[in-house]
Order: sequence, then structure tokens, then C-alpha cells
Amino acid sequence: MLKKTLAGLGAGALLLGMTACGTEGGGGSGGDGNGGCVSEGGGGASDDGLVVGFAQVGAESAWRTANSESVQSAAEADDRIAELQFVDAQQEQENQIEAIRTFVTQQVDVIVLAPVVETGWTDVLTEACDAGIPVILADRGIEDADEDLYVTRLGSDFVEEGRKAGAWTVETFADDDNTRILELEGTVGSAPANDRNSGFFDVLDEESLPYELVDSQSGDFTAEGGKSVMETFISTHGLDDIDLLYAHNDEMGLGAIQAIEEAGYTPGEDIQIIIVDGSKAGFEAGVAGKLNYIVECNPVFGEQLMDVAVQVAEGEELDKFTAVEESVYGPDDFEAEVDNRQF
Ligand code: GYE
Repeated sequence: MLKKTLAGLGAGALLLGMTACGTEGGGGSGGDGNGGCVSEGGGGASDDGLVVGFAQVGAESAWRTANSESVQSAAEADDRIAELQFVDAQQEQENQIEAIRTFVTQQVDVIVLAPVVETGWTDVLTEACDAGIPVILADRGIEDADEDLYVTRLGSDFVEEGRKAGAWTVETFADDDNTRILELEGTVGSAPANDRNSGFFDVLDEESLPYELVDSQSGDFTAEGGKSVMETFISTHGLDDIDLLYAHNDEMGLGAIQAIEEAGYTPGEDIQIIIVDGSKAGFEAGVAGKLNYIVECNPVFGEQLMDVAVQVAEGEELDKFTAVEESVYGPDDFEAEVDNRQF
């Protein structure tokens, strides 16, 4: 529903939205796949185009910067979008909550949220629902209990990414008695940290790989975080008996590589390293032999997101989740792929 039209509708539209949330919001599962807010929110795009509010996570990684650029340039180039209101939440959930409340006050047509963490969204998303404004999740997901409070999610299958890292680990260390692993987790409570962890260890357990998780800590998806946690790992455990570092993103892996080198070890040889994302800098480290496996996570889905925003505004039925396409790369691929990287 367009901003200007909605403003004119006033309390009637508000009441309609509230009824939809009240009756369908508590279901938790099942439903028609569009949740309780959607049909009431979809008023159709007018010739003026949509006003979209986007509460982005922050600017913590090359992945994130590429994602913001992709969304902003797609909105700019798309005649169906009148305006994208972009908020960088600096990795703070409270900033995202504040941004959503502002979008509701401004009566934007569609809210796009890339949630920093999975929990704590019920109240603010109910407010958006009550205002009749549909919410799309971009990138990260939220807990299942709140699935009726958004229309659809467009992003990566993080469990699958973890599983790919796990499959390579099982294959690589199949002959070892006990694979000793360090894990650099993403932001605590975030969907990619939770899912990349569970997907990875599920595969190791399913395939009965003998392993020991020596330590696992969060580096908050940043290079500084990855480096300082790795320094702590090294001083606590040494590196002589460690086989593998599993870093939930490029930045943390690259920060860790620095710490490993500063401690006098050779990353990629003394310790094998997996990263997730696949930025150019990540591939360059691969070409230099400093890491061993890259699980791709694709941030360039801005154009697809604009399509979804228009469909949602028009009240179309959509799948609850659409995964972007992603691949995996080993040492034989690094050289050939490095120049293709878009971020
Ligand atoms: O892997 C990481 C970023 O949510 C998929 O967030 C995203 C993750 C990405 O900080 O680099």
C-alpha cells in the first residue's frame, strides 16, 4: 500500500491490520505461507512507486558492504521503487527496532529487515503488522515463533553452508583418529552463527568423524574480533595439536590468519582453515595458500529483493523462504575464481 494512500485511510486500515495479526499471529506454523499481515498490507504499487524502509545490520564485513550496495543500486535503478530509506544499525538490535518504529510512523509501503539476531522481534514486528505494513526479511532469519510476523525471507541457507563446511571436513580428515577443531563463531544469537554451527557439527556427527571441539568463541563477524579471539586461542591451547579452524566468515578468518602468522605458524599448512562468504580478499588468501576451503555466501540479491518488495506490496502469495544460489571452492578453484569475485 502506498504511503500517501495509507495516510488517507487512517484508523480503518489500522484496525484491519490489527485484526489480521490478532487472529493469525499466534498460530506459529502452517497457514498459507504468507503470514497474518500480508493480505492486509498489500494494497498494490501505484504509479508513484514504493517507499521501502531497510534496516540493515551494519558494515561489519565485505559481504555486508556488497549487500548494501546491491540493495541500494537496485532500488535506485528500479522505477517501481520511489524511495529506499536505508538505516545502518551498526550491529545493534535496538537501532533496528528504532528504525522499524520510524518506518511505521512514516508509513512506508514495505519494511525490509536484515535482523542482527534471531530473537526479540515480536513486539516491534507486531507494531508493523498492526500498521498494515508488510515486512520482508533479507539475509538473516528470526525464530520460528515469529514467522507469522513477516511475509517472506530472501537470503542464504546458513544450515546448508555449515553442512558444506562439515562435508569437506569429513572428507579431508577421514583418516585421522581425532580431528581437533577451533571455531570462530559469528555474532552471538545471529542466524548465520547458529546455523553455520549446527549444520557443520550435524554432518560431523552424522558421519561419525572422530573430533574434538577444542574451543569455540564469537569474533562478531569482524576482522578485529577474529584476530583477538585467535590470539586467545593460541595462548590458551597453542597451535601444535590443532588441525582445523572453522571461521564463520571471511573477516574473522583473515584476522585469525594474521594472528597465526604473528605467532610464527603457517596458516593453511600448520592449521587448515575454512571460511564462509568468499570475498575477493578471502580468495586472495586462498591463492596465497593461507586457507583451504571457501563456502560461498552470496550478498548480491538487490534486484531480486526489489521484485519481492513489489510482489509483497501487491499482496502476491510467496514462499516463506527463497534461497540465493551459492557454491563451494577448494584450492584448485581459487586462482580461476579470484577475478570473478564481485565483493
Ligand atoms: O556471512 C557475514 C556478515 O548475515 C550472511 O553477515 C550474513 C553474514 C555474513 O557479517 O560476513
